[in-house]
Amino acid sequence: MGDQNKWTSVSIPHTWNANDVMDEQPGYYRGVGWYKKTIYLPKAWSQKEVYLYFEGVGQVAEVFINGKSVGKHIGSYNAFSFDISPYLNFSVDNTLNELVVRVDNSHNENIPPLAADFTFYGGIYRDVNLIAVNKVHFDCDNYASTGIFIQTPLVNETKAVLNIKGAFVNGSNAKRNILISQQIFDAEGNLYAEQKKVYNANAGQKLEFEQEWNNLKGMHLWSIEDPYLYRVVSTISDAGTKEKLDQISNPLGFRWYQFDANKGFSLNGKPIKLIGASRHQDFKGLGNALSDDMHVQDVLLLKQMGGNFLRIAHYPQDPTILEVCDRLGILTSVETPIVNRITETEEFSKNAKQMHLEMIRQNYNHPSLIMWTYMNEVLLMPRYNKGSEQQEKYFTAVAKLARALEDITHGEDSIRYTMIPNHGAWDLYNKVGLTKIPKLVGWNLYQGWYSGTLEDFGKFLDKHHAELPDKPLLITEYGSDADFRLHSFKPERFDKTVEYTTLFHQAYLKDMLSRPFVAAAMIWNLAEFNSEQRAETTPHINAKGLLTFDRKPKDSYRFYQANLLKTPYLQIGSKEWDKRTGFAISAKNLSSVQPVTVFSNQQKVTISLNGKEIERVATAQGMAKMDIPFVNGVNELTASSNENGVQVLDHVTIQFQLLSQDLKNAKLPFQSMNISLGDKRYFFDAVAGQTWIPEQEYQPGSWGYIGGQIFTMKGSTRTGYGTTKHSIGSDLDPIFQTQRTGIQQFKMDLPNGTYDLSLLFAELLSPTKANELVYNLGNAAPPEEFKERSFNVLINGQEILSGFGNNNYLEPLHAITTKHRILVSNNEGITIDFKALVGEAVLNGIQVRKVY
Ligand code: GCB
Ligand code: CA
Repeated sequence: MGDQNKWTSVSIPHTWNANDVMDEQPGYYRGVGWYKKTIYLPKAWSQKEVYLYFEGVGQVAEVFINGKSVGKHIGSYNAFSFDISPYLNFSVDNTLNELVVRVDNSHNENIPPLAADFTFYGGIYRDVNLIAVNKVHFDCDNYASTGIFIQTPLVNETKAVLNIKGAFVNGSNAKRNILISQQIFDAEGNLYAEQKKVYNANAGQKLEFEQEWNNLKGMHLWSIEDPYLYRVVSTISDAGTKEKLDQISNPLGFRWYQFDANKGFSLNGKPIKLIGASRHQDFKGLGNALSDDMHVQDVLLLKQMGGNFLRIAHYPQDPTILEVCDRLGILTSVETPIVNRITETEEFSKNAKQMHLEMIRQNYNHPSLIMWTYMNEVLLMPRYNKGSEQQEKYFTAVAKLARALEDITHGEDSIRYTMIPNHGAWDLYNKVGLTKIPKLVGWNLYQGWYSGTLEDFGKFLDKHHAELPDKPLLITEYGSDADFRLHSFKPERFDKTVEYTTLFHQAYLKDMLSRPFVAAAMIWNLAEFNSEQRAETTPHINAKGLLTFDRKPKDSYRFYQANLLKTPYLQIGSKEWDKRTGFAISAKNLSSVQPVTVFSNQQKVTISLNGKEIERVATAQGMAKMDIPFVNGVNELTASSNENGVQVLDHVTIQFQLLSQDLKNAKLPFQSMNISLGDKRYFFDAVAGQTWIPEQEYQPGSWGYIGGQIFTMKGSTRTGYGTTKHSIGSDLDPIFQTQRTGIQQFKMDLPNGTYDLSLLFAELLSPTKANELVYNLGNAAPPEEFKERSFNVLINGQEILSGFGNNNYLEPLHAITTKHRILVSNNEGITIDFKALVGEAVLNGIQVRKVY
């Protein structure tokens, strides 16, 4: 069982993929790992049943006690437990027992999920519990559930029906008279209702029980604003001696809800638009091995955004999540992770069904949970050739599995809704029947992101309503990437700027709010998350989060706060961009006008700069947009509103580097400039504390390129400019991913002096067929044609790079920077010549700093 020398000490929760999912090496470790621990058990436990309970292990776990295999569990996202009593030693107090767990996160065609836009971390990444129960106990062998199942088949304003089912085991070797009691305590701790029943249990017998209240009155309802919780305390005691033998507590909330294909969702009879987000379970630097407190924090962040719904996607998560949702009044769905495709084997179906059943039994009692979900975009990556007979059979198999999961759900829980979230391939999902099988249909839509326009979104909603008039509709995903370092004052689709993402959410939210039949708006995603195979501007990260990977708010988060929160709210947008750059309006007017958005739910926002009021602007859709005349140096921005006697205020200090187009302007002596070629965006490098500006064409007296064009990916439905591939060797991806191809000259009419000049290059075309780096939504671009290039670079007539090209430094998809010290005299400025030898010359970025 492994080499003793190779053991390293770790703490649970743990994953072995926390770091390798972020490095430059494609892929991450998917294989076997061993965990070993000595456990010390009191001798008295020899009279008990001892269970090991794992909240989640990725993805196959085999548990050994004292060298003997106790059992095996398949699947990363549900809990499991084993009775380890028969394998334990109890000779003295604190007897040593050795626990070993073999964990394997290898790809396995029979274990869902097979392929997805997230990372399949390996390890014991959730808590592990050692549980000792009396010989007489509630059923601990029911798919790691609590063994108690609570339902409220009927709740209305005045009355509720409550049903509690379960089983207990008499593991002792004698017949026992057992008293089962159910006590319902209200939130203040008062006993609200109670039932008791005596059972005669033979030695070794497992008995089922059921207790029901047909006419509960005066119950305090559970709702989003008032998530009032009761507790069900289930107790087993000896009917004679009254000795308490086992006790379990479960949450209970009284609420009723309904989805309607025309009117959307209602809770306790009140119509409510469900608005919230999905959430993945990982965090910057930690992989998926998070503490409970970090899980709690995420749900709080959703609540503080004003969200009322959490789509626990694409898999069941830490038990803490649903507990917090119960407490905070956040409605939820949870789903079985059959993502993108299936395998048509008995074993795959068996595993999928097992996962589904585990999920239902383990999460049954949460009042916040209102739907069971399974499959996500399961027709995204169908097997076999389009139209082939094999593919038709495959589709039948998918529908059959969906039907089976649907039937399991109804058998387990007749009250909650079921749902399948689909991608936007309308015809396909209807053809295969997946829009008919579940009670609710979810669509994950990205019009105006991966392809199409923002207007296509509303059209899709109307199409569903017209063609599936009886099916309640939920938008289970929508979102766009926001690299929070990227900004644009003229945002474009797929530019990954913060500003485009705000536009995207504005359009989507408006379209959903104006259509009552849309029951839910679930943003993709609450926070950025790891998807190891993604390239993008932030490699390995899906940047659709409203929060960054370490949970810092982006403007899209502020946008929802401004639109959803009821208490007065005001925040200056893009505050984190606190070192900005721009050009003076003219040689005399030494300020630079740039737009700033203030997010607020107040009617009017006043903004002042360095103590002087600039403007008072009315908000629309939670935003007040203003033009700010930034001055060189410190800019103290204050935004405030004062309505109904309540003042809200926000403040930010922005260091502004004011540049002059006239590089010799004595009033603004040149210091430095960072320019991204082939780019239209501003890029904020917070680490270096500087902003890169987009390129411009050369004008005499000023600076810019001469010749060439902006690099675009041929045939891509996504980016307007640049590539989406990662440039190895640099974190400044957006600079390297954009390029001026065919550039002839770059000129800067700088005053005399000594300068440091950096030239940034990357070959954006690759000779090997790029594997599908990017998650395949929208049409992927065909592989580009790689053409050999080499060129000379001359600075002020002196050749500094000769035959620079793919045969030497310009290795495809690698970032390379050359640095040069230049002495400018005789008012010659800096002229960089690019002389193509083979193919076209390129330049991706340029940095100039005056030394003295
Ligand atoms: C989807 C998937 C989700 C992806 C998302 C995206 O449709 O359901 O797993 O992460 O799109 O960002 O492309
Ligand atoms: Ca560039």
